[in-house]
Amino acid sequence: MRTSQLLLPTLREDPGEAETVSHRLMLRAGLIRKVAAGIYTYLPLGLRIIRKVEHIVREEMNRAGAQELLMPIASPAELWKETGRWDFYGKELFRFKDRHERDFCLGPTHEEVITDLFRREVRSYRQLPLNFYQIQTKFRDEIRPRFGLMRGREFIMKDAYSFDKDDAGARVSYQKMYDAYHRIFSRCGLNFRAVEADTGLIGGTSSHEFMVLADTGEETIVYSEPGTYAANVERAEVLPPEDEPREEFRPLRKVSTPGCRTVEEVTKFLQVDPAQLVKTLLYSTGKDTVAVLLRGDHDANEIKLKRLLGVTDVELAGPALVENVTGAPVGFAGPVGLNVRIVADHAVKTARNAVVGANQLDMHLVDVNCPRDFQVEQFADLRNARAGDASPRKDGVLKTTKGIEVGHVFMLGTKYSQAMNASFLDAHGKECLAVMGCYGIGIGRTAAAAVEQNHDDKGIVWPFPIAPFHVHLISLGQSSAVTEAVTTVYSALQAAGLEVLWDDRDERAGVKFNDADLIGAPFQVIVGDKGLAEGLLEVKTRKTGLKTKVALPGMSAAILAMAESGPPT
Ligand code: 9G3
Repeated sequence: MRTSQLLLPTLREDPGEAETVSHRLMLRAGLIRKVAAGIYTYLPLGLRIIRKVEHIVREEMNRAGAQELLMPIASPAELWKETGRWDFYGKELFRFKDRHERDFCLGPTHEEVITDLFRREVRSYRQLPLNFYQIQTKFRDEIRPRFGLMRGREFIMKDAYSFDKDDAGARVSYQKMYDAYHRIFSRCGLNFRAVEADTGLIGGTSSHEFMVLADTGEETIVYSEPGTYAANVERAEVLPPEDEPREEFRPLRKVSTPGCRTVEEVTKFLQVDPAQLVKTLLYSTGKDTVAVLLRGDHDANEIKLKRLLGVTDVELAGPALVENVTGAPVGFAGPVGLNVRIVADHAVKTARNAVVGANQLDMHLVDVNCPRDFQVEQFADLRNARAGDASPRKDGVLKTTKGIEVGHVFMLGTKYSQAMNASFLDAHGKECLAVMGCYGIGIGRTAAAAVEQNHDDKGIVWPFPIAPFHVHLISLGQSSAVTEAVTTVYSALQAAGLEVLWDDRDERAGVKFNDADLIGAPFQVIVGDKGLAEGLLEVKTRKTGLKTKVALPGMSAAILAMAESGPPT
């Protein structure tokens, strides 16, 4: 492809709207343009990347035995009412009416539609297992669409749904998808990790997220070293502390802590370690208020709290509720004499002579001990894991890293088949509910994550398998020698199976070099009068910046060899 025949509007300046590397570089490299908040056009070069990711996904889904179909963007409300999700989701579910005043939504995901298809078309256990997938545009009316393709309102997703006759079968289907996802992200040339994840709102029993590792990632991952445990930090279990406290109980005292509300302020003022403080967080569950005790240096995990309390929502109490429950403003809550249910993180059990709020303005209590001074209804794992914690599998110590979620596999069980009565007849003619799994990959997000992971200060450094072009061919000047050579090179590279973007514009060398670095093809081939005088071309590897001189004959083979020997990581 010649740049003169391509809409490739590169930008020299950083667009103000872009907050993340991938958003900024995808705009600057002329891959995408915003149409409305969270809604983008894929320009020709951007679409090539999307298509490459899709192609890898298709091949691996087909290899894993899934069959492709395509469901509609418009979804009738009736199906969503059957599962209760029409009412469960708020404005994120984009609703509209047709000319007959019938309710629809733009499909944010397709569990309902596929389950409806299954119950209409599948009768017998002999037809199982089944796995259907599609690559389709979804719409979720996010409040804060951000970061370009990373969190758009309209986005391309590969979604797959498996149906099995029993749990054992469902586990096999799940494992097949798990393995397929490993192959997909490996083939995309990405550095990734599968981690245990929470099933969240979708329900179901087991799930893994596939995370592209990048410092700029929004998710925190914990993993054991030297072990094999890996989990989303929200999900990671924390073992109760093993060591018993040795200190003697000291008598409780009340101390003045003027204006000190935060853990940092209080511990600095009292000259104690944050681990010596027990903080009291008040949560309302919708039914009641619960006090949650955590060590000062630990973070609450609301997912774990919800699970413990058996509620779907917890909300940190506002100033009015805090004052009502403790009799003091925010910042001075403590467990001593508190008249609500108290639950505590395991680490609080071994805290000795702790600092807590006194439920009184500008006052704290010191040398507080459980159960002498307050009682706890239940101890549980209620905090986020952090680096240095023991692995819950006892296979080393946890480390943390950042990642971007690009894929998610869920074991669903019968949640949807039950709600929609999606059953089949088993060998004895008995009606049974299908056991389901669902599996998603964000296509655009995978491309964006690839950029977050593979870039430098000059631009994108595409992994070879998903690069929009393999070679950026740059001709310098318009001499007849250059024109002749570049035409030959262009054909030779293409004949070798390489995809070539030929910058045939009448532009300065510097402009062409900058654009090539920005767009990020793995190789650049430079044809100029100087080299040609010696019969040589220059090949630059984008990732390393290394330049080598090669003779025209054999150049394609040289590039292919470099692509094979050094796959970008
Ligand atoms: C909705 C809206 C937003 C949603 C959902 C439904 C997330 C919803 C979870 C999933 C799970 C799986 C199939 C592929 C794999 C992932 N946000 N989820 O169900 F109505 Cl507005 O989408 N779906």
